Amino acid sequence: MTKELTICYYQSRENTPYYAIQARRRVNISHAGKVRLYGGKNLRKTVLILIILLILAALAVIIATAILPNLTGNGVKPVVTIEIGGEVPPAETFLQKPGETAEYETDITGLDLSRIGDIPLTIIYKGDPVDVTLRVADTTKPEATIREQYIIIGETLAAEAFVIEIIDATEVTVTYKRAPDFTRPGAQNVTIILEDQGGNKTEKSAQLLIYGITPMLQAEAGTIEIFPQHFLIEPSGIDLRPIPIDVSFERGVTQSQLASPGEYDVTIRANGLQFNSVVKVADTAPPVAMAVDRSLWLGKTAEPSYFITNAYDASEYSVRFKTDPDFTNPGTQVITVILEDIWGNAAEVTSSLVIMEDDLPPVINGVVNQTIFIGDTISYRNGVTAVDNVDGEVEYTIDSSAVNPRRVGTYNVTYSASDSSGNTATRTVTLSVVELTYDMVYALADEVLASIIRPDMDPVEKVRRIQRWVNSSITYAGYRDRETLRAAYAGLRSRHGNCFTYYAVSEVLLTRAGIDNMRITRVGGRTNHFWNLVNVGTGWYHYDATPIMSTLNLYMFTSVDAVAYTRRITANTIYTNYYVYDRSLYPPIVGDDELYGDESEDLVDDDIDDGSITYFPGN
Ligand SMILES: [Ca+2]
Ligand SMILES: [Ca+2]
Ligand SMILES: [Ca+2]
Repeated sequence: MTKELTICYYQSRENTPYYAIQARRRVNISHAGKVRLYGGKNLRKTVLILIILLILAALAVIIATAILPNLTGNGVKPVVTIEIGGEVPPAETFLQKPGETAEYETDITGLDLSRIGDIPLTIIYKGDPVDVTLRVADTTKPEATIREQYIIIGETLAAEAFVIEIIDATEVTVTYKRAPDFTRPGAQNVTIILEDQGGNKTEKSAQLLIYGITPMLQAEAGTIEIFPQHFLIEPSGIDLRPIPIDVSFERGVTQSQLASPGEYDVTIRANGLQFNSVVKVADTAPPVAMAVDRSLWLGKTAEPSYFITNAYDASEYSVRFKTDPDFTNPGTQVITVILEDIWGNAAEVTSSLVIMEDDLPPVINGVVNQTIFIGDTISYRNGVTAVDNVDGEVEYTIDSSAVNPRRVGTYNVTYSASDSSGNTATRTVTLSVVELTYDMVYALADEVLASIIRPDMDPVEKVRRIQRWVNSSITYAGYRDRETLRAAYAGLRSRHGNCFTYYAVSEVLLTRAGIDNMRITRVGGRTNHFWNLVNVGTGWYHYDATPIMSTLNLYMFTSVDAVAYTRRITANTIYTNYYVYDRSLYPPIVGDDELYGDESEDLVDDDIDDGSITYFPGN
């Protein structure tokens, strides 16, 4: 028997020594009647059953301990679970029955309840210390605020980026449930998983919006500017301003490139990534222009551009009539102008044209009835113009065939002017030719004399006053007439003239004042000069009313004075022979004796016509 048992022991000890020992003990117990039971094969079977029974027993103990702890033992719950971050519960929490009291033996101040784990505590219950466990657990799911995310294609994003604020007592990990497809532009739903230290999970939905970059951007020629944002392909349904992508040109397009059709490479930087794209500039827009309604006089024509304004196109363009206007047809017509750019884009601009007939003749201005003296030059055109409402200033004709300027009478003069439309205007005025008589001139002269002299005056005073009046009243100006009566009349009427006028007016006034006088004329000078000789009964003296710079008494001066003045002015100025004259034509003048004695030699010889030589005795 013993030998068998020993064998049993040794056979079993290798794998299950414990159960083998137990088996031996039991064998010993039942040694009296059932020894045979443990022989060989039967022994092993029995041990196996025992083992199973023991396992079942152990499991029962474990289950009892886990599920029914509170129902067993001493009325104390061995474990109490609280949420992390909470407070230590009252010691009674560990008791089975309500109404009983307990207290902590462990010092619970300063316990860290912010970490998951078991905290061993001791309570006093019914006077005895009992060890219990306070279990700190995280059973609350994490919470978080989720936001959308915008990226450019090629970027990636961690799941954390979608989470703004996590609320949980423990640390939370954020992961994608499934990684987004970052290579696909557009909108994607992503699921974010939040997991706390207690293993509690929360799933959140978020939107991932992936912008793309267009490989080619079309631009109309003449576009002022293209911005890098234009190259972004926005995720469907998204139109955000400002765009949540940091985008700029690394290489853009110039304005001149935008003006001329073609393809231009650009490089765009978006969120730090570089993208190549192309701007394709095309002119697809027709020219634009504003219509201008016009009116034209019949017979006038105009270019197509006359009917438009503010025309524009990015490219060169032409302008033409859709149908040529009929400029010969009075009334209103529709004008259609076609503007076409070099790319074939065309636009039509419609305006109107009114063709007006001109039925107004020119207006002839400045024609007046005239009176002239026989021999006067007739000025038909002085101050006369013809102006037409359409043609502006036009030519005019004068029919003066009826006029005989050498015969006293009144004649018709007709002016005619026509415009380009054939409207003609005529105006007829009269030209009176009259004879200038001494009476007419003397009437003017007497009027002057009445205001400057009295009949009872000394003749010398009369001469002096006449000279002073002519000298100061007549303004020096050009005058061509060499006829004394006409020059005097003109001088008295107009108060201006040249030295012939001064002479002639003086002659008429002196004559009417009863002073003997005659004309005297320069010879040998570069210019002509005329002055007077006067005789008040004391011999002939020079008299000159033409203004000169001299201290002479110009109303009566002698030949000696005349020679002295001539010498002086010849030396200092361009004048030569100022008072040189043909002595043979005039009576002796006061001073001649002193100059010439009884010489009979004529001052004027063959050389005098030269004008450059001054002839004076002893010179
Ligand atoms: Ca939690
Ligand atoms: Ca165009
Ligand atoms: Ca007209």
